[in-house]
Amino acid sequence: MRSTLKLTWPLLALAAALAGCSDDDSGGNNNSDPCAEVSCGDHGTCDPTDGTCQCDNGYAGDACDECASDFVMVADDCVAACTGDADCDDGLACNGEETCGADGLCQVGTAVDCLETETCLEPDGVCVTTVLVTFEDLGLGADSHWTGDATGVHTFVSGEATFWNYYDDTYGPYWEGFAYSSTTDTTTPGPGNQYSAITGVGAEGSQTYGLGYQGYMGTTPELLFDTDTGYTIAGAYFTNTTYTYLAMRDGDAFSKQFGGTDGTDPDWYKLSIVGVDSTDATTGMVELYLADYRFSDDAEDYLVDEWTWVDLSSLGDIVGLRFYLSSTDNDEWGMNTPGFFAIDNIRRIAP
Ligand SMILES: [Ca+2]
Ligand SMILES: [Ca+2]
Ligand SMILES: [Ca+2]
Repeated sequence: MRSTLKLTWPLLALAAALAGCSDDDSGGNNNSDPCAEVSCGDHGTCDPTDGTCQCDNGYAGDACDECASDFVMVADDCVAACTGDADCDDGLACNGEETCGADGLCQVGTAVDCLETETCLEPDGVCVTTVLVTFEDLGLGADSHWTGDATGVHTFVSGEATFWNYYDDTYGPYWEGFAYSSTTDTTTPGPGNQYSAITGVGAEGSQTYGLGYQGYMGTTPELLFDTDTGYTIAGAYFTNTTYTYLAMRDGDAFSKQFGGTDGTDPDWYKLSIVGVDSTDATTGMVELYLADYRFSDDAEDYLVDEWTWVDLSSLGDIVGLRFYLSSTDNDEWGMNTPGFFAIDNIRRIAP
């Protein structure tokens, strides 16, 4: 209570003083300020000598709410009207040629329409792509596969990329990391058919494709491009392998049927693609759901069964890629979904 009293008395005194002042000078203030009743909006200031609005450049009218001549209204702002197409050119070619309309407003151009696998390159606006990796140069015959030679870590090279492979035949052939294949079996379930893409063919009708496998030895599927400083990858094609596809669709001894018995479980199987730059730092990540049952409308749930182009340009200038697989189907030993994917036709953004 004491603190309230202390505050109250000075406030009352101030209010009384203000009231007295207002009584004495009422009317005098209004008459002496010609701007008191004037509003010049957001684009002008009132001149105190005569109460007129001085408008900002491009604005006009008593309240500065109109555009001056040679200016046009764009989203509540007055901008200089264009007089020719050159006034509208934003300097970028890929978004098309901007034009000056009869109303003095710039019209957006028609963007360059590149193929899905191509990227529009400034400053010329040309659609570019350079295929770096096809796996065809590995010389694999029809309906065959290569998963490693002797126990240990190996690499193989296709085009401008070096792929890591781990192989161990101590207890029969076992591999991780990357392999390559031309096998075509799209119907046989189980690990005996772990070398086939569900498409039965390489991307864009080719024979040979790459296989990635995140196995229990912990070898991350990884590849390194033939560049020291890095370049921008446009993207690559990915799809499921037959083994993984059928395991998710139908379930098997090791992994669950995606969606569960009634088809409503929100299961997913995801490939995460990470870019690595010349300092071995991660530049970003792009994700591809190779299976996604999270849709509330189960008719939208899907398993990828075609070669799917994935744009990787957002990873920036990179020297390599790392691949990680994850799933909703796990137990204490790790992921139950067979951790395979297929890859083909890696493209670089280059003229
Ligand atoms: Ca343009
Ligand atoms: Ca190929
Ligand atoms: Ca669903």
